[in-house]
Amino acid sequence: MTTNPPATGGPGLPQQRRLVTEIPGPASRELLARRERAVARGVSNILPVFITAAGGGVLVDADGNSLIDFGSGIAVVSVGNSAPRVTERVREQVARFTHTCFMVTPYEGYVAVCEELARRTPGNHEKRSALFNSGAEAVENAVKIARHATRRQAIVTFDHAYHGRTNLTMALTAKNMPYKDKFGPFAGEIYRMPMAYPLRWPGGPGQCAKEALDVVSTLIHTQVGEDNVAAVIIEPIQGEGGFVVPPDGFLPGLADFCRQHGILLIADEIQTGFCRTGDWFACDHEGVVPDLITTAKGIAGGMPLAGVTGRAEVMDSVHASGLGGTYGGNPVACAGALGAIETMEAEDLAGRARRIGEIMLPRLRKLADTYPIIADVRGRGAMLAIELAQPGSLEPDAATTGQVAKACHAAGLVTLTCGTFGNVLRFLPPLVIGEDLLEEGLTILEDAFASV
Ligand code: PLZ
Repeated sequence: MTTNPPATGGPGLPQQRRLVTEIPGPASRELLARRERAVARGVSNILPVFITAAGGGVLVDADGNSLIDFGSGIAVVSVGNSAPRVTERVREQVARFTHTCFMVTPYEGYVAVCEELARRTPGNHEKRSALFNSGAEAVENAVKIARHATRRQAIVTFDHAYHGRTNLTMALTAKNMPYKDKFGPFAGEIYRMPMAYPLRWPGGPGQCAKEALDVVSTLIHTQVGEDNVAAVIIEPIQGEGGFVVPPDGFLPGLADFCRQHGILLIADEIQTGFCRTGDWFACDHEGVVPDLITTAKGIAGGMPLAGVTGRAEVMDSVHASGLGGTYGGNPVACAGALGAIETMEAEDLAGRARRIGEIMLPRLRKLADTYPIIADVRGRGAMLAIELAQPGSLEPDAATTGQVAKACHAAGLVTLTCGTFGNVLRFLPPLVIGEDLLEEGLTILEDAFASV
């Protein structure tokens, strides 16, 4: 049925776009029909090509098409798919043992990942970490720890926030469709604040940082009470909500406010972390040191792993056995993380992310000069986006956004959308992508705009 799929992926795959059928092709369509009979409808696909191998900057599908990857599996395979140091360590670990449960009998890999987290995350204070399986689970645990440490209950979150799909994290997430609709009731003691969103701030981008800080501190004072707040949780650059980059000064101001009132600042760096934005963590950009930080996605090169890292006294306020889970910090996932972190260091992937930004931003800005429907070009490093709105207004244009994405897909470029209004095209290439592929992907995007 398939056209001899490559036996292995990784960076050795031909780094080229190559379309041999329409997208999706007949082999993928056949699999899709099977999928529809077996897989729940609630779990959807953005681009239904079935992948048989991937590596570097390409995804190869069941029909033998090779697509350019501007999604990295939603900011996960920053080191590239099947990165050699990841596969090597995973293979070695899987041959030794696959699971003991760290809570039963420990192993070194878990400790080594926590040591790396202490070393790489912002701040030189004494830190502790706990490992979990998914981003949502890390966020859940950060909230548990913050409440336990402060003996307070309220959690402050923001408009456009995304923190996951479990019950507590749905409550933290802002957007109703598709994440929350009819899935309530949601967890309590969650308070939502306006986000410092420069493009859409009523007083304009110049006033955004100061005014947003004023509004947030006033609302917390009047509606919640500072000393009821356990933690403020924020993505330093918002992901699913639209790659919203808060203006300089907002995050440091928020950190100051939290410190003044004994409120813990939780940075959700699940999407922004591990070199994606050109620093190890997005908080590094303005020297913000959160009390707790959640990580996942890029941490382990595609293996499911997540972490909560925080001040030792906060983390260790939790009684023995108060945190855990059967699979958290699984040895194979930890091996993957050690391989991924080693790759980021050895290949200077933070530098690669900055270089990707330097290549992409000028071309995206030029595109915005040509097409007035592009209201904003934003992001940092290899976490970039363009927001589409009706020219002359900020009326979100989700329809055109979807058409551009579809045109990219048809031409063999995997790209994603996001945003509260569904009107943001986002670009998250693997940090190891070759510059030729990056340029070719941008050309496809330009052609897509010309065609819609
Ligand atoms: N926090 C900042 O970006 C996951 C979700 C895709 P999990 N984002 C991709 C989808 O539609 O489900 C994410 C995130 C931030 C938390 C999470 C949740 O991480 O590993 O998906 O649970």
